[in-house]
Formats: sequence, structure tokens, C-alpha cells
Amino acid sequence: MATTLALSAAGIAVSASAGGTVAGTVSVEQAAIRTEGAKHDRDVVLSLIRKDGRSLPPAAARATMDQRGLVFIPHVLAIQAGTTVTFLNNDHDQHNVYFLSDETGETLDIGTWGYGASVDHTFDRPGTVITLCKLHLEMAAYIVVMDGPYFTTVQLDADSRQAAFEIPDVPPGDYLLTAWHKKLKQKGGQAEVTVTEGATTMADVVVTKARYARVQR
Ligand SMILES: [Cu+2]
Repeated sequence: MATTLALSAAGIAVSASAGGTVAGTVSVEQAAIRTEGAKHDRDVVLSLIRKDGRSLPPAAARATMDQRGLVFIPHVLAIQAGTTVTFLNNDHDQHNVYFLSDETGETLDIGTWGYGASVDHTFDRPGTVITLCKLHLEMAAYIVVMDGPYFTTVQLDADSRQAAFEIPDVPPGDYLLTAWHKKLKQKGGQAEVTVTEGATTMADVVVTKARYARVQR
């Protein structure tokens, strides 16, 4: 019907970033996935890295890492480099926050504070930052810092060890698709994907114990 077509065309016009989408499934070859509890390993971060060297939009969003019930929430936080994260204490206990760079081993203690207080920290460099509390050794979170804004975090299903993912609004071009999971820290093995305006590129990613991602199309 003409009405339907007009509505759908208007919807496309409103979407300023447009671009294309990369979607598929990610699966992790691991004996078991823990989907419950403070130290679950259900999160996978899928990200696209531009291959053409064109400039990336600056980080626009802010993010929050909560400390509640002696747990960092969320357990895995993916952000773009340049993003400021607010570290909030929602417990009637003092909490500390210190960072351990997974790549360099460098540490940074940003302090200790009490209920209702927060401290901001801006993450400038891509990489994995393990976030810890010196007062509660069981507390841990992972901040996954990406160079660009083209990423998504998905939760694996406990039985299938799979999750569907979708990264929308990606400018057309060639990218490297990578996956990050805390147990299977995938550092290389990127797969090439081409993003086309208005289209969805399908890519199924398998994260293996050999620490690389395979893409099957
Ligand atoms: Cu603590």
C-alpha cells in the first residue's frame, strides 16, 4: 500500500547515520558458560575496526559502573576510547577502584569512597582494563575500550553457548570484525567484513580456545 511505503521511506530519512548493519551469531567453544552470579562469563563484545583509516566519530556517550551489593555492575562494560565512566558507590561500605591494564600490566588507583559518592575516569586508550577493589578482593569487572563506536555486547545462552548480535548504523567500508570474551581473550584473528549502505552483512563468529575468531559466511 502507498501509505505503508511512504511511512517506511520517512523512517529511513529520519535515521541520520543510516549506513549498513553487520549481524550474525557468535558462539564460544568452551565447556560451560556461567550465566548467573557476580563472576559470570556470558558477555561477548563484538566490534568492527575500520580498515580504511578514515577518522572515527568522537565518543559521545558517558557510562556508569555501579558498585552495589559488593559487585561491579555491569561485569563487562564496552566503551569507545575517550568515554568518561562514572564509578558510583551504592553500598554502605567503602569501595576502592583500581585498574589493571591487561595489555601492559600497568595499574592505576583512582581512590576509595563511600556511599552515594562517585569518581569519574576517562579511558583514552583502547584495550582491556580489569577493574578491581582493594577492599573486596572478590570484586572484578572488565572495561573493554574500543577505538571506534561500532560494537555491541551480547549475552551467551547457557545451553547453546551462542548469542545473536547486530551492529547497526555502520558507515559503508571494509572492517575487521573481532570478538572479546573474558575467558578466551581474543587478541588476533580478525575477520574481514564489508559493510554496504542499507544492507545487512551476515557474519557468524566462533571464538575458540585457540584464541582466535573464525568467521563463517
Ligand atoms: Cu569494594
